[in-house]
Amino acid sequence: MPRTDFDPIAIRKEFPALDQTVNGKPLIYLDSAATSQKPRAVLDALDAYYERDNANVHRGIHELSRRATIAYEDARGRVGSWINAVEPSEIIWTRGTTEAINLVAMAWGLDNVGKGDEILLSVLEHHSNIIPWQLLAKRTGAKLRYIELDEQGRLILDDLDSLLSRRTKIVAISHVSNALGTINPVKRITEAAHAVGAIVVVDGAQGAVHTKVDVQDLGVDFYAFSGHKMCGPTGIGVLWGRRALLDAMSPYQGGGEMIHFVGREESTWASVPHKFEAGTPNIAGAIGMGAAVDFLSEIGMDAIAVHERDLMAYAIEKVGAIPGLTIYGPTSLDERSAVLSFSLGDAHPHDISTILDSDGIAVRAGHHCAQLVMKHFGVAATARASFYLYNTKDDVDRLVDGLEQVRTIFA
Ligand code: C6P
Repeated sequence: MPRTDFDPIAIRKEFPALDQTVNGKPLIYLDSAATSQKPRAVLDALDAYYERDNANVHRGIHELSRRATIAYEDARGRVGSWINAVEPSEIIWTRGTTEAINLVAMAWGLDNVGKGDEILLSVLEHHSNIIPWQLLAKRTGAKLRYIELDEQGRLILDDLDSLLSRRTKIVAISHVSNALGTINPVKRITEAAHAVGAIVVVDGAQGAVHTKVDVQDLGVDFYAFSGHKMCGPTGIGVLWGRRALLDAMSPYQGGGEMIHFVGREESTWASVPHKFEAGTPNIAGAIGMGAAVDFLSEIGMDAIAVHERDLMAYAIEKVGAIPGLTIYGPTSLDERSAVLSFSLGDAHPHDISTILDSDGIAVRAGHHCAQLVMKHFGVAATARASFYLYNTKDDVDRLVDGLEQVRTIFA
């Protein structure tokens, strides 16, 4: 059950790492798109596993192994329900979004994509949703095509029909851009992709974090996301896939626990999801991700979305009013998530970040692993402030003060 009121100040107190000073100033953490902070509930779940239940999963008959296996599989079920998967077996634990996309590219792609086939991406993508497809294209002779961006960093979908054809095998698209915050119309793209028989792979690294995701409603075929961006641990993520597709796919990696029977020359595979989880998995990570889902559900994804929208409206107004500052990305709050990418006059984004850091403010500077986006805007890098449930309007005010200081230095 979601909590009845949304109180970011109280929520913030549940994140131990936010309660510290950096360079003599109270920490203002505005880098959650890179990785979020972790609430006490998640840290406790990790401790509980290591302190009481630590054992390998699906391998032992003893009590600790039983407990660890139950907690690990229970987390799978909770994460599955959270995104409205049809069944827990559709949840494959991975190291994160990157590994999840690579899994689809290799396990589905190598079996289903051939010379002359096409893979449709967008210029908005994170490198994790470009490079795996480039590798696949190189190995199969397939061709990559791109949906272009408009001046606000939104996908230009007017010519989507001409980009898609019976040759298109895969459409791989982000739910939300990490570099600009653009929210993509995934449902619309999916309908068009399915009409030509292509599968749709969604990079949800910045999507599931901020909005309620219902994979059945979205209608996509694969949805990938990372635990560490949604209050969970690093090194754990999810590939959700339609059961029929997962069943038909070859394994991604070989090793322990992904087999049914091993012979000298040939082996047979365990059923989904274990077919894709070779070797000892990140047990603590999965349990921590389950705890993160519980935490976010208790607060309520809708309440988080309302809070972030309010915060973004305030940030765009205040930060956008700084002379010489350019904000990149969609102007409409309906089309953007909790990411504010910007430049300030001639100040290099790395200098902006360094000056803000001296004030205890953490932002990211660079190309954000989205070099095609940077090229589109004709910049090498931007500074990026990204917000989450624990940020407040006071944080925005501190950011504005810090940026005024940057302006003074570079004036
Ligand atoms: N973006 C950022 O600062 P991993 O590293 O596998 O958890 O997630 C990769 C990834 C994929 N897609 C998108 C849209 C992402 O934002 C990220 C991670 C971080 O923006 C680190 S580069």
